[in-house]
Formats: sequence, structure tokens, C-alpha cells
Amino acid sequence: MERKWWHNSVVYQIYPLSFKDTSGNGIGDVNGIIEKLDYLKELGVDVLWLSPIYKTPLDDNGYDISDYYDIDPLFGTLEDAKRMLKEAHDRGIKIIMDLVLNHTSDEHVWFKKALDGDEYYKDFYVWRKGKDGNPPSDVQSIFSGSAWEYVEEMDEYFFHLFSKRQPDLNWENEVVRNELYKMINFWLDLGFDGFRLDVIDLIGKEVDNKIFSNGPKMHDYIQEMYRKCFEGRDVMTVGEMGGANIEMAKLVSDPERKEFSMLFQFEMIALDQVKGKSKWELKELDFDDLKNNIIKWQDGLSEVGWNSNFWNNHDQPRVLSRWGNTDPKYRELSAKVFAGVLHSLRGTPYVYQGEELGMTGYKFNDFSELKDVESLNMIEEFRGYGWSDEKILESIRVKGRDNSRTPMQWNDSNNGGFTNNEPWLLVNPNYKEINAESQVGNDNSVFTFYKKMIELRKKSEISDLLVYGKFENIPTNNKYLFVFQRKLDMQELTVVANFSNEYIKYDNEFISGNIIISNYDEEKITGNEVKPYQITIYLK
Ligand code: TEU
Repeated sequence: MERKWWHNSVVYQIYPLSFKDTSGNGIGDVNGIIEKLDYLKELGVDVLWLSPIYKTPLDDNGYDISDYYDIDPLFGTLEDAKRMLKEAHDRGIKIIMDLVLNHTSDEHVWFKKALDGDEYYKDFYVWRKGKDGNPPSDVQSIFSGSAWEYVEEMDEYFFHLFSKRQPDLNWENEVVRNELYKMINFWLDLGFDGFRLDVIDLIGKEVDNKIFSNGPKMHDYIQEMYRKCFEGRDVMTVGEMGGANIEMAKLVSDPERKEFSMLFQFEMIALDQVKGKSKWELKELDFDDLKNNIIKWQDGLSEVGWNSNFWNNHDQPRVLSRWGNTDPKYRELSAKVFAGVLHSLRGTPYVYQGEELGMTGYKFNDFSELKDVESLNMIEEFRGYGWSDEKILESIRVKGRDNSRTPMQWNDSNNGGFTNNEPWLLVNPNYKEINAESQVGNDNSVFTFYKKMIELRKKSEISDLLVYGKFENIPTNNKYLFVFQRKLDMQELTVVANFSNEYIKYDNEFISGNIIISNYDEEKITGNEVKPYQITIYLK
């Protein structure tokens, strides 16, 4: 397979709102990112993915863009962004931007003109007549309620799969597509290194046929985008494709087909919800399901295609609170298990801000602390289904998106050093114990473990093995024990990871090779058991 720089890169996701505030408005900003580049360099990551910083009324925290060509003043200026890129490049770090192409903000000039009755711009969006005073269909928005919003002056409804302030663009209109391609090229010409493409599997939708993700025209559009934007440029693209299965993943990430470098698929994150129901219907994770899902994807893309591996992002609860252990006795060990597995799988690893510190999710006390439009809308919807407020709050505490969006914990000063003002979303009070300052340079910290795992990926003797080696699962008789190997030529890497707080009987003896990293002291590792939340990696 042809080697690409993004195969052995580690990507770090920044959620700018919550990263570092330098202007004192309680919201993170571009200068804050610049200030922390040395920290990111120390961690060793190669690529930063920034969640959107374009002009936005912040209905969906920036995933509602009102001007694709400018930075929101809350975050800084275009000049700041150019400086950020230069400062990052000077440190050997690349930056990919977030592209939200399925919808705009209702404050985008295109939509405003459409509302003013301009036919040209009206066709930038998806409009239909109602049926006998009702919406055109019963399609529901992902953020609750009908996906159709009535506009009285036009006596028509526009379509929105997310909030009603995020009207869907009409991808069937070639003018729209060309406008978007022009904008993509603008950012590439500035020197940005690629993109994460938000809900890109929705662009081929056919609303009248109720086809949303993976619609018939999707691949044509993605290939057109490739030809008009990415061809001939050495960029990295990661398509967010929530509903992709392995076949779809191969199609979009097979280099021959000229679509994307890789994708995000969401099979794993649906494992702790009731099958076929919304994400709010909680179900405990069965670790066998988790392991089997990882194995399935590792095997599925072993010949063709390229996956992205992640435990966290800005839409998901923090994994430590979700599937790990936040008890102070185990928190760091457990965080290191996730780190070790993430960086040992085949595919590009993604670290979400704060994950490298073992940050945990905040258990919100009541609805008034919440900011996310999805959660706020959901409260009303589920009250309508007869759920009690306690039950709703419990679901939000487990699955709400604000959970992972609380600000970065830089040090033990006020607000974790994130801002010297009122933060836009509360800071997790555990910042006194969990923060960057206490971890950088500390040999045993979660930060240092991430740093070491990232270093391994770059070490010439083992880099190829970690990046391109074949994945092989080694079955165990305990669902919490995950053992797998990576193999390339004569080299062999064995990962032994215990996802539980139990001692597990396991015969380590057959594992050949030397320990290259572990979260337990080498002397304490014995031949016939695996300790609670132990991860040990052997190299032969
Ligand atoms: O998310 C897409 C997506 O899958 C959402 O449905 C989201 O994960 C949802 O919260 C799951 O319950 C992307 C962005 O990552 C997200 O932040 C945006 O809100 C969304 O698209 C709309 O742009």
C-alpha cells in the first residue's frame, strides 16, 4: 500500500471553545491555541483537528456557520488563524479544519437571501410545500422535533436534519456544490493541511424518498469534491460517516477511488444504547461487544481502506467515565489502558483534548448547567414520552455532549487556568487533581504515557510494525481481557490489556519478546496473572 504521512500521524482534536481563553471572554480562542502549541509539541502529536472556528451564532457551538470565509470574533481573526498555522508548521504540526457542508447557519447570507424571496438562493436549500396544513413528511430532526420548519411568508417548509437554525443545503444544486468547493480551496490555498468533514454521509440524501445517509449520489459528490479540491494536493481528509459499515468504509477510504483518506464510523459508540433506539436509551456496555467490534473493524479494513481510531470526541462522553474507571485508585491506570490500545491498533489514532490527562466527564447537577442544543431539545421531547426529569437527567449525565466539552484543565488555579473570566461552560471541579501542569514532566502521569505511546509510533525500529502490521486477535477466556498482536515481517507486538479492576488469571509465559511499555512496574508483572487495569506491550 502506498505510504502516506497521515498513516503514522497522531491527530489531536481541539474543541476551540473549551481549549484556552486568552481574550478573557470565557471562550477559548485562536491565540489560546497558539499559546499551547508547545504543550502539543511536547505531547508529540502531528496533526491538530480544530472543531469549527468560522463565523457562527453558536446555536450548535460553531457547527452552524454564518460565514465560511472568516473566523468568528469570539475566537479571533483570520490573521490570527494564519499565524496559528504558521506557528504550528514551524513546530512540524499540521492543522486540519472542520468542514460543515451539510448545512449552514440560518444567519448565513445565502439563507437570509432565500428568506427574502430570492429564488436563486432559495434553491441553495431544501424547500417543500406542506400537506393539508402539516409538514411535508414525518421526518424527525436528529436534535428533536420535525425536520421541517414552516416559513409563513413563503408558505413552505425548509428541511433541517439538525437544529432549526441549521438549514440543510441543497446538494443537488450544482451552484451550491461549486460554492462549497471554492471555499474549500480557499482554506487549502491558505496552507491548511486537510479537513474533517462533518456528517458528510448525509450529502446524498433524498428527502422525498426518506433516504438520508449514504444516499445514491453520495460517492459521485465526494469524488467530484476530490477532483475539484483535493486532487494533486497532499492533504488529509477524514469523513464523518456515522452510519458506515465496513463495505462503505472501504469504498470511501480506498485510495483508488479518490474519495477520503479515512473515515469516522460510529458502530462502537452505539454499543451502550438499546439497539434500534435513540442514544438516550441506556444499556450497559458488554465488553465482548466492544472487543468484537474492534476486531471486526481491524480485520475488515486490513487489505483495503483506512480507519480512524478514537475513544472520545466533542459529541461523545469521556471514555474514562463511560467505559473506564474514575475511582482515584484506578483512574490513571484505566486511562493508560485506553491510551495503549488506541495507539496499538491499525489506523490513525485521534486524541481528544484532555484525554491525555485522563480527564473525566462532569456529572451535571441540573438542567440549568447545560448548554448543548441537543440536550436542551431532548428534555422537552422526552418529557413528552412520559420520562421523569430524573430519568432524563441521568441519560444526559451519561450521554450528553456537554460532558466532554467542559474546559481544558491546565493547572490548579481558578477555572483550571482555562480563563480568568466566567467560563462559557463550567469547569469540572476536579481540575485541582487533574490538570496538565501536574502531569507534564511527571514520569508516571497519564500525559507521559500518551507521550510514550506516540513516541513508539515514530521510533524507526517499530514504526512500520505499529502503523502497517497485520492485526491478530488472541482469544481469551475473560471478556475484560483484550489480547492482540501486530505482525510485520519477523516482528511481533503483543498487547495485553485488562479493562477491569479484577486480577485475571492469564498465562503470560507464551508471550515472547521484551516489555516495551507497561502501566505497572516491570518487577511487578508476573507470569500468571494480569493486574487490575494493567496494560503491557511486548515486542519480539
Ligand atoms: O455530529 C454528527 C452526529 O453524528 C450527531 O448526530 C451527533 O453525534 C449527535 O450528537 C449524536 O447524538 C456532527 C458534529 O460532530 C456535531 O457536533 C454537530 O452537532 C452535528 O454534526 C451537526 O453539525
